[in-house]
Amino acid sequence: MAGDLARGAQGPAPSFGTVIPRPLAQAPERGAFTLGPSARIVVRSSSADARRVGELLAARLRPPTGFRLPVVVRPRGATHGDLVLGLVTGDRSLGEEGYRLVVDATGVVLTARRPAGLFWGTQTLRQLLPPSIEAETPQAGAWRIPRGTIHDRPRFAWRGTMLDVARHFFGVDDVKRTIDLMTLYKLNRLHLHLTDDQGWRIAIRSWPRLTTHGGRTQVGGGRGGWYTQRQYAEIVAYARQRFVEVVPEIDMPGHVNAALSSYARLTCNGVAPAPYSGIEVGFSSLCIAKELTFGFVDDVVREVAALTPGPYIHIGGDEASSTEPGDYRTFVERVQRIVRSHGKRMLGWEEIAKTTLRRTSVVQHWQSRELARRAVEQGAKVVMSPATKAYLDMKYTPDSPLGLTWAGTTTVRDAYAWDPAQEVPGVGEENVLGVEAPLWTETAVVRADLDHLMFPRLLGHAEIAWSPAAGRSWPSYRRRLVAHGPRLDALGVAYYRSPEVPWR
Ligand code: TNX
Repeated sequence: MAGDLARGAQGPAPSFGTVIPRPLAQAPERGAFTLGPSARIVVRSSSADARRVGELLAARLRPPTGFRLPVVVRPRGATHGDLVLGLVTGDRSLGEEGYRLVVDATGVVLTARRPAGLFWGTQTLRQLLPPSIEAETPQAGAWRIPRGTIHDRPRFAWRGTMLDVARHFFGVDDVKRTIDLMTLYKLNRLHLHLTDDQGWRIAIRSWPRLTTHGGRTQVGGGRGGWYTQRQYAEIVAYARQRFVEVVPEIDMPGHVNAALSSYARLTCNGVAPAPYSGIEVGFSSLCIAKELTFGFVDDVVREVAALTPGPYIHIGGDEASSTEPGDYRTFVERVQRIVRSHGKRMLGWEEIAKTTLRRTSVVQHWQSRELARRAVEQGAKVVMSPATKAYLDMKYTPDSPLGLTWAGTTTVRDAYAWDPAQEVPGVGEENVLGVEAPLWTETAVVRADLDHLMFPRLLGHAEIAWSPAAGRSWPSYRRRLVAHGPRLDALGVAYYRSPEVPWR
């Protein structure tokens, strides 16, 4: 009885059935393995990345358990009571990011072909432990892990979210926290919307006023802020250690008021506009007739590319309604060459499909099915961010305290009940790189605002991106979501307790 009461407060006990995203295949068994004080994390590989996964797991488990949990690199030997991580190159069915998790009476064995797979496997392991495993201080716990086998790998390679740090600035710690939370749900792309009319958030050494002037404002007129190149590199490294690729966006040729305000010579008439702190879009444009514009773009892309290990530079390209259509085409096609000259691939919002694209460029769909199809006709791949489902800044209901409504309202169910390969007729599974849920921050000012808009909707997009479409259902998902309430609470996430979900 007391146990039932405790469980009532905590929500349903973690089980194979509560993991989000839902694994590809699972065979639960009766009973559990209990992690004890003398457990070790045994890494059966000489890979430094595999060892790092072991260290990250230890760092998560030590504070709440109070166990020592040494990370030891041992190719062989007994492992009774331990958590074992191993790389097996043979099992092709695991893909690049998959893993196999076996929990029996003697311990836990996690195997993968790549360190990334091990890392995602440790996130599943985390979700099989009680929510108090997320605490930063010692907890009374029986650290039980349910027994059985999970065989898992993602449906899509691109599983992302986007944070708009331009409309309201969010510092390095908020971005790292976002990375921590997204990886718990196996998301692996963090798109940073670094520039917009209201602020320029990454230092560019060859154009310093972009931040010293253009970074000092935001929506509503607050202080704004920006990342030094060192801070940005710190974010990229933190993400990379967690198998997350940062995708930097420099939004052009529209959404550039902060840049124009910083450098009068970038404007066609030579007059710098005032800083902007409203939320209108579509009023600013780079001056396509000036050769200086392309020198500017080359400088910015070169500096950002040098800080970016990932293959993509996002060039924006959206809502350029103050750029004449012919100029838009000239601009995007030239920028595509500039991006390539710095060894990167161009990614842009779907409007770039109006221009001639290379097959290696990628288009992010948000509104126009027609443009998504035009991208595919040109051989480009598509990232799916349909605003009516995937925009984390849409209100949940008309009376939500935060968010916009231009694309409608998006309930937790709406954010779950869609399929990236069914979204645009003519853009099928083979053309879709994956899913990204953007969080625009016109109405999000502080961390709790990000939490409210992102959670729990982001979990739905994570499952859509990872789990096979067959076998996904709202009733099952909703039930599993209940178990994540206490976990998000333990992580200090101010999620929206939607009445659609029977939270405990
Ligand atoms: C449209 S989606 C925009 C952003 C806004 C957002 C607000 C896109 C490519 N552009 O500039 O922040 O709507 O929901």
